[in-house]
Amino acid sequence: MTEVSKQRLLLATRNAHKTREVREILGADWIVEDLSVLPDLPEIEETGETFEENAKLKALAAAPHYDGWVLADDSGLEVDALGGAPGVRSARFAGDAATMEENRALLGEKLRGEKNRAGRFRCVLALAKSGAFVRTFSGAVEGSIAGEESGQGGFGYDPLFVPEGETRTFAEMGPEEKHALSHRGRALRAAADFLRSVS
Ligand code: ITT
Repeated sequence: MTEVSKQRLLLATRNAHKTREVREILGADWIVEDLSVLPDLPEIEETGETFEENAKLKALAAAPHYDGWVLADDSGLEVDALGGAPGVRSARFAGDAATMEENRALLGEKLRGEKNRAGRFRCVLALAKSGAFVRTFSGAVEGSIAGEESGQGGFGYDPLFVPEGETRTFAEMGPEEKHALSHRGRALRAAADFLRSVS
């Protein structure tokens, strides 16, 4: 009986860390699939200049191929001393084929000696259904960029990001602690409220 009440959604991502986090945040009511169920879908070019544009591009590329809700996550880290970089280029900061180790190393290098360490993670989720765009949801978390990496949890820039009011990085927190504060947790809780209201 419980299975019957579960809803399905496609997260239009190839980043397995995002899929894991979305499953953790939505919990047992949702069956979350990702682009591994659409292996023939071509690579989605992220040509937008904002998180909103890229999230919409990803949702609309996948939506015609999936029967049900499609959600795409575009996210990244904005650093004030770098004029908002890496921003929409967070995954490709040190180059198109860069690893996250290289991206974090470049961020550390660019901020060496910099006093203004302020920044924020942003997440925009674009929702689509039956091939059509529905709406977006946004979340942000303010914080600062640490001088060195700490922690093994999370992914991406988490070992360098200390949320406001905390002394530990996201990578030093458990998943529930991170999701209670994070950009993705905030945006996704708003999306889940909306989906419950229309289902
Ligand atoms: P998809 O486009 O397939 O979803 P992606 O990793 O390319 O995967 P983005 O273009 O949205 O996704 O890039 C987001 C990058 O921002 C991600 O690769 C991380 O480097 C960083 N990022 C986003 N959310 C993060 C988080 O919660 N913790 C740490 N880093 C994060």
